[in-house]
Amino acid sequence: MLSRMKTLSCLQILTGCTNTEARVSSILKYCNSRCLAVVPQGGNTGLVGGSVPVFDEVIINVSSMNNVISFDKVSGILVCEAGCILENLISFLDNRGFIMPLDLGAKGSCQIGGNVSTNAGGLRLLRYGSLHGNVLGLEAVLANGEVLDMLGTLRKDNTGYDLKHLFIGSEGSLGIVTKVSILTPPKLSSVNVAFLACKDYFSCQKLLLEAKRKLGEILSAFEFLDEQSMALALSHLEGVRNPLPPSLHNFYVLIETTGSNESYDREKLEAFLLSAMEGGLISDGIVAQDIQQASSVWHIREGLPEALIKAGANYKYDLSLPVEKLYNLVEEMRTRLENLATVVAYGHLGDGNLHLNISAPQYDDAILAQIEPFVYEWTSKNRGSISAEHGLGLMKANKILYSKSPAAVNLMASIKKLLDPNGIVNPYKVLPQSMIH
Ligand code: FAD
Ligand code: 2HG
Ligand code: ZN
Repeated sequence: MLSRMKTLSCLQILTGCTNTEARVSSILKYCNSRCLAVVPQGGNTGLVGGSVPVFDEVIINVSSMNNVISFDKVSGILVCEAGCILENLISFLDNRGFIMPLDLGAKGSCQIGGNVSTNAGGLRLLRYGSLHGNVLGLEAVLANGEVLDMLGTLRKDNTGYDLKHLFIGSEGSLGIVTKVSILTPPKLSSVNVAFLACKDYFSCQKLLLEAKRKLGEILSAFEFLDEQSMALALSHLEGVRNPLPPSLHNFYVLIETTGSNESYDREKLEAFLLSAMEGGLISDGIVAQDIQQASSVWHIREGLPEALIKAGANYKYDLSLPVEKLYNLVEEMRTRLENLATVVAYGHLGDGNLHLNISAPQYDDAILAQIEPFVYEWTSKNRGSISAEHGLGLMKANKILYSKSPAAVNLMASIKKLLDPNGIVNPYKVLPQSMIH
């Protein structure tokens, strides 16, 4: 009876409101006053369990807040509500000659609020940088229902602490993001995609260095996958074929260039590819001849998370590591696991971000014991990050000390306590429970 009454009074509060952040505010006020926990949820595409309730938390999904509020064609600044789906924003901007500074395989479902809350990286970070740079402002609702208006649209604003950064990447643990202001780059007319084969990891590394030197300002993506990833894509993704003639390639690299001058860009790319071929860095390769070929090449890379799901059980690790050491971990993992599981490696090599996935027919404690804590210790010893772009969510909250000092985590816990004293917003996520006093 008690909980029914609570629900009713919440509904009464909601019907009195018209604007959406006020609705979110009312819900949070209500929940906070009764110590009811809430989980902010966007498109639910996160890979660490951040948007999923653990017990009986109330899910707050802002998907109906999906309006573009304004777009300034001169500055490229887009202001929108947090529930806008990334792909819809991409189309909105495309019609106006702009692009989003981020792109990821989950674009059809993920929301900009979720992207900001996870500080999503993705396929374009190499060129446009992280959301800490591109998000100019946001609006967030705190646990007590207070609406924090930080929805600036200025590129430069050094007035006091830049509080928006607390909400970028804090995975909904400090409040609910309701609006976002983001700087969007102009759409450039000339896009080229090359799909290349390398005989070893050392060649991939050298190719990256050469690409940065020789392609410079037009380089917009540098992704890699190993032969195990390619095998997985070929067996589990519909209609996928290897665009390179069948032969034993150990590694594949996808390079994208984006610029404003078709012939200049093409010439630059061809000169780079020729010198890479002559220097023995690449053993084969193609340059996509049209949009269809470019998107089918992208599909191989972007489809890998889906291929892994289809392949069975999957242990996922999203690591930042020094590029020169990154593949040593993969090889050591293969030695440890022998025939127990397939080790698959791909990722955003241009950003030093390895997606290490261990695929097996089913989950097995013997496999897990070979992977953890080894993978975290290895990453920590090499001064890497145990979460490059996916966040910590529920699954990795207890691993934060592998990448952050106790003093830093204690300060994070104090900030959490200050903004959410009752601990109602996304509990059990991001920080270890033992460190939240
Ligand atoms: P959700 O999954 O719903 O939530 C993620 C976290 O953000 C949760 O902790 C949730 O509580 C919080 N949250 C969501 N909305 C809000 C809000 N409005 N206010 C406050 N907190 C909120 N990630 C990358 O970084 N790079 C990639 O390349 C990439 N590729 C992917 C490819 C695939 C196929 C898939 C399935 C996932 C991929 N991801 C990638 C992970 C995921 O898509 C991103 O993290 C995405 O940004 C999550 O957005 P979402 O709206 O789905 O958020
Ligand atoms: C990607 O880059 C995503 O495709 C998912 O970040 C990575 O599946 C993964 O491990
Ligand atoms: Zn990724």
